[in-house]
Amino acid sequence: PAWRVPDWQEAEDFVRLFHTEQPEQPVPFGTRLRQIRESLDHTGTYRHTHAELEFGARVAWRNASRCIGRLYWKSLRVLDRRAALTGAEIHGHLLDHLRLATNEGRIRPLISVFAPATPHRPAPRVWNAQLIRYAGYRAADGSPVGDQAHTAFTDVVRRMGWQAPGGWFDVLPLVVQTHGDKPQLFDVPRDLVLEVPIEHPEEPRFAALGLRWHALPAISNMRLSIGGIDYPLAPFNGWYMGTEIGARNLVDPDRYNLLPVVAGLLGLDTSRESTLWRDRALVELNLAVLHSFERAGVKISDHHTESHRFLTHLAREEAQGRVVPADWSWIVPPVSGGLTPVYHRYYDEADLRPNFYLDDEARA
Ligand code: HEM
Ligand code: NRG
Repeated sequence: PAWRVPDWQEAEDFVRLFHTEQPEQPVPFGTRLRQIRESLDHTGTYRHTHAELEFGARVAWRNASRCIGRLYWKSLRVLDRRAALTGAEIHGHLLDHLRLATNEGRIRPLISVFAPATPHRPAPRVWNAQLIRYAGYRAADGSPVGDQAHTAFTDVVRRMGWQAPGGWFDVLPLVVQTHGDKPQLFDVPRDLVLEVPIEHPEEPRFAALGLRWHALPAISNMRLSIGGIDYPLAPFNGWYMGTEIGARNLVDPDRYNLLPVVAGLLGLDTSRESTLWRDRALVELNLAVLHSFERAGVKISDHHTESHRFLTHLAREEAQGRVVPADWSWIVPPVSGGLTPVYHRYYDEADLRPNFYLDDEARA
């Protein structure tokens, strides 16, 4: 988005929240408010302290109403990357993010916060929706190859010079855009992309499908909004919930569309819907994803466990006197919804700040 003057009310609300929840601050609330007011009047913006940035990022996660994984919001690690301005510097920090977050499979929730939008300089961006994504293509005969959600982005980076391997799981390059420069392409080194080959615990032929997924979900197209300041580049990650891969990425008709393939392998009767071949294939695929990540020593969780954690989070937050904004349609897992306790209730739908927002500028 174009730069907008930070809203004084939002700045004040944020700093009050910070001082209410973390009262032991070296600079008292009133003094800090006057500093911010003065900075806004003179420069049109203000700078968060490191403590404010860390708190703001954690609370943005706490307020992410679509996220079931919020129990651990206080342990989010926050890397302050506001000083990085060139494409090469930013690229280096993005690779460090991958390395630190992946942690050889013991995934750590992490956010890297890059420079905010200011009146003097637009913020850096990356065009990728996530740091790790697979390319999507159409074969010569029109049949789909790879992740069909990313065919448009794949075309964009090809036109920028990316040499596409044309495979099913090609990691897309990063496109970094900094002020005054044209967008720069960077490859993601193979050794920073931990991946898990998918196999089934009881069906040895499953592995021959050649399915795999990356260990790290790292969203890079959401704007972090704290106290009226926008951080358009603030990639964050936790770990995967198995259904994201086993019920959506590998299954949606406009992604990998693999249910017919899995059903074929399992010898299911696909002649009628009422054989429930889709449901049976779906459960086996989700089992295979969880089994494979666990065997590979890569952190993942199942939807039953995450649902219980989320209710623990709700109870804890309510005990602190806070509302937990939640969006039922995102919180309820895409398999066995009614088996999970998150299904059987309603939620507060408040839009609280700090938060993460999706702008429509990312390409994939
Ligand atoms: C969405 C799980 C960590 C922020 C989601 C979704 C799941 C999930 C299942 C729904 C995704 C979908 O349906 O596509 C988890 C788990 C985590 C975790 C298991 C493990 C720690 C985090 C962290 C942040 C975060 C660290 C930010 C600091 C969000 C946001 C969304 C989301 C903003 C909404 C994304 C959108 O609108 O597309 N999370 N999450 N999550 N999560 Fe989390
Ligand atoms: N469904 C997406 C990722 C969305 C966010 N999920 C997380 N976030 N687990 C996918 O790639 O399948 N996180 O920060 O851990």
